Amino acid sequence: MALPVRSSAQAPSSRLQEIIAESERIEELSDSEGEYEDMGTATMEEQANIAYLESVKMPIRDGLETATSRLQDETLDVVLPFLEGNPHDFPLNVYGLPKLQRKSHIAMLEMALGDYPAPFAMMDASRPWIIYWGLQGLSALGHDVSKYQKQTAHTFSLAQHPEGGYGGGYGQLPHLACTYATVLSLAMAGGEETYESIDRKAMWHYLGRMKQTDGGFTMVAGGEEDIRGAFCAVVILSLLNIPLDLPPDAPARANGLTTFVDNLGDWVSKCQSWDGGISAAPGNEAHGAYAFCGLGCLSIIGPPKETLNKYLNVPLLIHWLSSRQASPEGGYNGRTNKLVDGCYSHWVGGCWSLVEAATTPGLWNRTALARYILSAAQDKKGGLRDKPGKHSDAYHTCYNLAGLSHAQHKYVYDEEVNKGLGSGNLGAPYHWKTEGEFEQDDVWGEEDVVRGVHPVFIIPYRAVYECRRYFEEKESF
Ligand code: FPP
Ligand code: K
Ligand code: ZN
Repeated sequence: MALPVRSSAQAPSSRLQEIIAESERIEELSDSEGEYEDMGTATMEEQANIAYLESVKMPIRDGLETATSRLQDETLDVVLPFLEGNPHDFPLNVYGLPKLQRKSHIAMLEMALGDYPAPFAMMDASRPWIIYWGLQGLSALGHDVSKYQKQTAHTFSLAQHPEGGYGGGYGQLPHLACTYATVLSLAMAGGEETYESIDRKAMWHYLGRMKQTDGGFTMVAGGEEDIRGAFCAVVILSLLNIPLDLPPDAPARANGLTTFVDNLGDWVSKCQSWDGGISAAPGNEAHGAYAFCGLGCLSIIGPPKETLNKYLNVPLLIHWLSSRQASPEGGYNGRTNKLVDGCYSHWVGGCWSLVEAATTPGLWNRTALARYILSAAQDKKGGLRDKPGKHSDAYHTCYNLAGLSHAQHKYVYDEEVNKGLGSGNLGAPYHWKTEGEFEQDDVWGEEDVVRGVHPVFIIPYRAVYECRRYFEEKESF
């Protein structure tokens, strides 16, 4: 139970020192009385939370003070009060942690799906993302999104480019990120009319133009080739059950490629960096968001147990992913020496669901993540956020909730699931299921549990399976 000894040169923030002093006081109390009976004015919840903070490892530090170390100290100053107490005065669950504020998060996301004032015109290219984050966030909260079905189909029918793919809105050039968010949103909206609004043949040609000879995909014609492209492309190909053969007009055909998956696994493999993480493109710095894209791509081109082990150094990846979990904050950062941020609850937290399917469960600290999300990432005004002091937004709401779902549910890859589905192209991701809730206590109560999400597509299972089934049953384009 003893805390690591540190010299004054290694002193953490004053807030942390207070916490350490407090936890040493508790330790003395518990040594003398065997119980946390006499804690002065501390409530039961505070006692439990302080005991938790005392039990986690304190950050590893060296004596060098830099802009980075100062920012990290400032971050602890803003986060720790939320782990220790309840500055927003949220109602608490049985474990003394803020309950999931379902109602206010739903209200916030419904606002995000509504109209915007004129200055938001600059967000126009992100429209498909906003719709995706809103619909997925609401679904995770158990909210019925069927009332958005017609609107969603209509909005995207205008954003579809005549030569395939989707832009941010009418008249915009197609972009692979917009197209990805569109296809996920349309799958969530569901229904024959919605599915039929997608010009799959034009999409086939569009994706053919993005495919590169080295195996990857560009995000946009003549634009950057990165791992988002590799992931987005296979998500679309798989969900819409588009043929794996490259269209005759695909430029990569001139260099001998014949299918969308040619050289793809090897290209993703080259994105694994020296430290075990995954980067946007070969040679770049590893980042959690790109790690999820890489793992998602590999989990679509085959069963994760096969593809992750074939194309990645998995032990090194696990080391890198583990190093992303901040302590004592409990949430994740996106890259080495950077700050905890609620959106990485998914980008990194979600990597675990895929990695554990390829290796073994139990590799990460789920409860510490859930603790960060419930205690520090919920905004008083509704929605979830990067960290205390930041405003909530649909992006952080969606991905904090997805992260909570990765912490709470056991995601299992099992070929026996949906045997009748996914027998054709890129069919691996149709064999996932959620096998009960993760067995643990001390952090979330029953009312704090979010819905399971499909761990590769990050939309509800039903949306994934119905969409793929619809396009498997179609004879041709
Ligand atoms: C760094 O931002 C963030 C990135 C370099 C990548 C972000 C990409 C995504 C979140 C999603 C990509 C996925 C798809 C499917 C398109 P930063 O420097 O502001 O943040 P940091 O300090 O936390 O690294
Ligand atoms: K960030
Ligand atoms: Zn973020």
